[in-house]
Amino acid sequence: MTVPFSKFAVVGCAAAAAGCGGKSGNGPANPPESVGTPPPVTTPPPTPPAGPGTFVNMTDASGISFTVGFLQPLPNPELEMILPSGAAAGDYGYDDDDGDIDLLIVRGDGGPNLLYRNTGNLVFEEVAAEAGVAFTKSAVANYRHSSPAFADLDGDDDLDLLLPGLDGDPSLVFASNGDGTFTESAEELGLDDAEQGRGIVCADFDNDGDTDILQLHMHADNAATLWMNQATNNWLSVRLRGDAPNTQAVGARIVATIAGEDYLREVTLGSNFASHNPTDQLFGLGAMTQVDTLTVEWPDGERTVMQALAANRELVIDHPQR
Ligand SMILES: [Ca+2]
Ligand SMILES: [Ca+2]
Ligand SMILES: [Ca+2]
Ligand SMILES: [Ca+2]
Repeated sequence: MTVPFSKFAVVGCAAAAAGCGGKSGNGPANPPESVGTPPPVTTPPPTPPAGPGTFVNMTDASGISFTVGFLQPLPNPELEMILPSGAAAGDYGYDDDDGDIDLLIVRGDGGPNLLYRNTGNLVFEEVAAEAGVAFTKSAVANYRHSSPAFADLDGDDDLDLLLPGLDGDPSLVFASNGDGTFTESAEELGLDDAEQGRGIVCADFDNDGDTDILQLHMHADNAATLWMNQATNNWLSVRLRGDAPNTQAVGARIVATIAGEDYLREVTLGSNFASHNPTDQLFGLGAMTQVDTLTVEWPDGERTVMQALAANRELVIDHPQR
């Protein structure tokens, strides 16, 4: 189901360059296509060694392995390893939001986007075609996008996906249908940009409860576009104040329960390619007027639980020991 979207509006460009915020003028969209599926993981992943500062390579065991031989071959197989153009992490939901952080990887010209659904226990399943995001509008190449970001663009609390285009190909916006699938909606949202996208910041710049977008470009005459969201949804903004030195509570998980559904936001830094979103977390509530329960899981294991929070305000929550 496609939800009714509010239009975005361009309010700022570094220069009035042709094509800034305009229609793409590109060729017709290509339908989603199937991508290769990695072999099922039949052995349990290894147990990481104990102790801080130690790592173990989980790539193959996790199912996130997409280099040569996984997708259709390229003339120069080495290209497939150097073309990935960014990844986005977020709990996009699958039937329902399951509390596991999923991954979207764009691969430049190396093949379709990859959506890795986190099945738990560090095992991922590639589901881009089923979810509707193995998709391109490119008229000049296969898949030309960069700097993907998860953000709730239409204020219904489900995370949507924004993929800026490269080399004149239009941006893609995958609006969540709330059931683990997406509908490409760039034109409906007014976000059918056709710039040389590099870097995205998704933030509520004017503090009116909707997510605006700063998109950076690799163009000397048009360095950035600021897209202001015209949505009218209810919302709740949450700012965490952690113990020093982690005063922004990086690593905290915030779960908002709204009408029986759980929505997860994880506080991160460096969320997007060459840029990042603020640590404040914005929950779009659609027409709902309250968050029934808000649960904060702090990085040190402490929990804060709040009930019956009225919409349309910014909450500042301190760590229990602060
Ligand atoms: Ca998930
Ligand atoms: Ca959404
Ligand atoms: Ca806003
Ligand atoms: Ca707005």
